[in-house]
Amino acid sequence: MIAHLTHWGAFVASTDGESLTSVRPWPGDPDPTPLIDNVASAQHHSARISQPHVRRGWLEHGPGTPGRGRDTYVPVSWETVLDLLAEELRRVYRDHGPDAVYGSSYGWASAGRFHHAQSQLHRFLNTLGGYVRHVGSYSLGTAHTFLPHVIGDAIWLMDRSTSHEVLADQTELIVAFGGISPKNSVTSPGGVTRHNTRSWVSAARANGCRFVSVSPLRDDTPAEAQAEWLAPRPGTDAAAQLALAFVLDQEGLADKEFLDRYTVGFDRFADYLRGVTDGVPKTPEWAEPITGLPATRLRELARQMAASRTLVTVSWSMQRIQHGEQPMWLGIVLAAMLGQFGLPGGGFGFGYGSVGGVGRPMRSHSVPVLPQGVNGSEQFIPVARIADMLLNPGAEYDFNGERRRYPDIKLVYWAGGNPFHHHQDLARLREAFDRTDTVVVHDPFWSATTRHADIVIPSTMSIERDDFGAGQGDTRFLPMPALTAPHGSARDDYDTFTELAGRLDVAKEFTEGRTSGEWLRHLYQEWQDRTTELGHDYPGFDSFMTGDGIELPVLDAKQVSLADFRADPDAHPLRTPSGRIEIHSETIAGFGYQDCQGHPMWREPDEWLGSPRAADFPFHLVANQPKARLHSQLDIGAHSASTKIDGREPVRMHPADAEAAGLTAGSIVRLHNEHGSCLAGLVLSEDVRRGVLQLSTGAWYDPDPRDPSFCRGGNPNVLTTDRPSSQLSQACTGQHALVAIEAFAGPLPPSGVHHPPVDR
Ligand SMILES: Nc1nc2c(c(=O)[nH]1)N[C@H]1C(S)=C(S)[C@@H](COP(=O)(O)OP(=O)(O)OC[C@H]3O[C@@H](n4cnc5c(=O)[nH]c(N)nc54)[C@H](O)[C@@H]3O)O[C@H]1N2
Ligand SMILES: Nc1nc2c(c(=O)[nH]1)N[C@H]1C(S)=C(S)[C@@H](COP(=O)(O)OP(=O)(O)OC[C@H]3O[C@@H](n4cnc5c(=O)[nH]c(N)nc54)[C@H](O)[C@@H]3O)O[C@H]1N2
Ligand SMILES: [Mo]
Repeated sequence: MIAHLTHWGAFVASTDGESLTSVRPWPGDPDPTPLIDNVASAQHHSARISQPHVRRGWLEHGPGTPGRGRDTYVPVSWETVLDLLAEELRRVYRDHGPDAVYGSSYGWASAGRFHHAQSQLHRFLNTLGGYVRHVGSYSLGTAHTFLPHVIGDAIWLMDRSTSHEVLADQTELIVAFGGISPKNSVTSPGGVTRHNTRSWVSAARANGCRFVSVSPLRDDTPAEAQAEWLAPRPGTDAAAQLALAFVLDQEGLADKEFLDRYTVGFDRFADYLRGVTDGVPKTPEWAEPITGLPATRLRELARQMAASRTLVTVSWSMQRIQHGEQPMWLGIVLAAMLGQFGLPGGGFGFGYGSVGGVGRPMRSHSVPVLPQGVNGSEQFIPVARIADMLLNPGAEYDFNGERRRYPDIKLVYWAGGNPFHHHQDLARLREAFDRTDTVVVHDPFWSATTRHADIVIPSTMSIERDDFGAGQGDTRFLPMPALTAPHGSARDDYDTFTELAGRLDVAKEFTEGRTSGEWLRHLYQEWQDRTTELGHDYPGFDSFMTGDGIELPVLDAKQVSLADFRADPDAHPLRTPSGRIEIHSETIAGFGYQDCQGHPMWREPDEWLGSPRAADFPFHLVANQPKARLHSQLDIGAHSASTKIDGREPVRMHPADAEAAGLTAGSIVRLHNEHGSCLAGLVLSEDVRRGVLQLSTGAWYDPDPRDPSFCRGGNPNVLTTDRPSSQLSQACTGQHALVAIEAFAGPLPPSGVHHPPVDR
């Protein structure tokens, strides 16, 4: 039995050299996840890519030939594809330079530090002169840009989250906007070895902590929490938070000393809260018709929050919407008014439950990574502006106080990500992809993005190569020796880049003379030298690779967020312009944006049930992360496939809504709006708020051959809008869309994504 690490957990497997013959949870995992069952069943699926391919139109007519997503593919040899690709890279770098290459390659790829596909690609493109990069992420795009203005960098803040142990011990009330999701915390970038969400939540509950889960879905917080479920209309949390703040202010429950010493700008905000600036006091009675939450309950909750050791926590989903700054900002303001920042178990949390790492104490040292080199291009875009960039080269846009211009991209290069999974309004993304000369994709699978590529490079899966890895915030550093041979002629991304680098005369720069095996040994050795200096005694590389991993020490198991800031805000200022929590931000106010102003406020989004569009599209779709897989990864795997209805992604709906619409459980339905439509299998559940539909992301985009805006498999991104969170953040808002739903009458169309798009 050999251990292996995935983003969603570690497992041990038996193997016959070609396939995994059995997969079991890693013995150290107290609460393993069925997601590990997706791996073995996907490895040799017909949707795996077994050799390089080139899109027919591109092969026959050259770069710039449209037809991506509609053409078939021609299988070619490795020699042929590497020669073609090297020649095309030479042409583009020679004629257009690195500012014409979009190589940012957003995506999660696989666990394992050395073979991390995006790092490999970045290192390779840097040897050629560089590439247009992205800033931010789909996960945290709004937070990355916005939080530094008001409290500090998002990752910095989350690394310092109060530990689960302290919450379980000290917290009396957890008010969780967006819940503390047991389905999301099974994953973390790089992996989670010991799943602990249900256990720390149970411990807190046993200790008397009460949970209030504010969310359209009851199961966004584990059953163990026995949470009170408050289900606002999606997208209206800011109004509920304002009402809570109003009561704290009105009833003298706000901690004035804390506000004076640790924050700036409360007075400006208070004028808005009290209605001085706009004549509208943000009372619970004001919030009730917006949110659908009873005013009496909001008033009482505010009092309970003031009377308890209270954690206000906000999930990442809350900022993946239009005006996503506001609920994060108001979560911080509420916690500041309660005055419990830096106290054990109190204050503000961001992302508890969103990934498994939040709330794990910081490790005392990091794990090895591949150096990426230096990027010769200064160009970047906020990550979710990809379609805008490809459709509008040279156009101007706002971002975080700057007026920027989109570059003119000739070549798009992806390894380890799936934009036709992660981006919004996929029919528009297809148009955007058709504007470039060349699209290159490395992937183990015929993913939706591979099916929009010109040059298709088959990659190994992580089980097919030697590596090592540790998840963000996880304390187990595991060896990941190869479990099987590669599928077909698939190659490690590193080996593909090595071959290309040879053809482009940068072999020495890219490889530094090392094979992948030699890199692993080298990176480990460097790490061991560094940690030895710090006084640790870890095994040598060979014993590490045959052992069961290293337990990494943490700095402080009883970590408390911003305790140092509370102790001495002058000695430990926040990394904000004022060094304090900014309830009013002069910086943001100075940008002069309409859609994100100097202090938090309630702003009506375009996608919400209060919009006039709800007359035509009466359901609020929550397009959240999938429970049965990570994003689009291994959607064909056994566990993910077992959740489908007639091969379509499940959509959840309240039984009373279904009855009113004449829809029956287990039937195939069609969701639609102005952008597109998709099929899904109907699941009825009282865990869903009335007026809400939940269709998770990640079903493989399976466009109807005549209509790319119709997805036969149930990908919600044919329905979402490619609208930024704000001029400030320009982030992804894929979480929400207004839709209509109806029974699907026609014969079920076949799936188009389970077989290679190759001429037969
Ligand atoms: N509507 C809506 N859309 C969303 C979201 C939402 O909330 N709502 N959430 C967004 C978020 S937060 C995220 S992070 C994104 C996720 O978007 P992505 O990270 O792009 O999604 P993945 O499915 O993880 O894509 C990873 C790809 O890498 C491939 N891969 C795995 N290992 C390797 C490897 O070793 N080498 C190579 N070359 N390829 C490999 C996989 O097969 C897969 O195709 O989606 C976003 N999209
Ligand atoms: N199993 C699994 N786990 C994952 C992932 C995965 O693909 N699969 N992806 C990982 C990644 S990349 C990321 S970024 C994180 C994302 O972590 P999150 O962004 O926190 O995850 P989501 O599932 O998108 O959203 C969490 C919940 O927020 C609720 N919600 C949506 N809109 C609203 C609203 O307006 N108000 C309130 N109060 N609640 C709302 C939804 O009911 C949803 O279930 O998850 C990670 N974890
Ligand atoms: Mo994400």
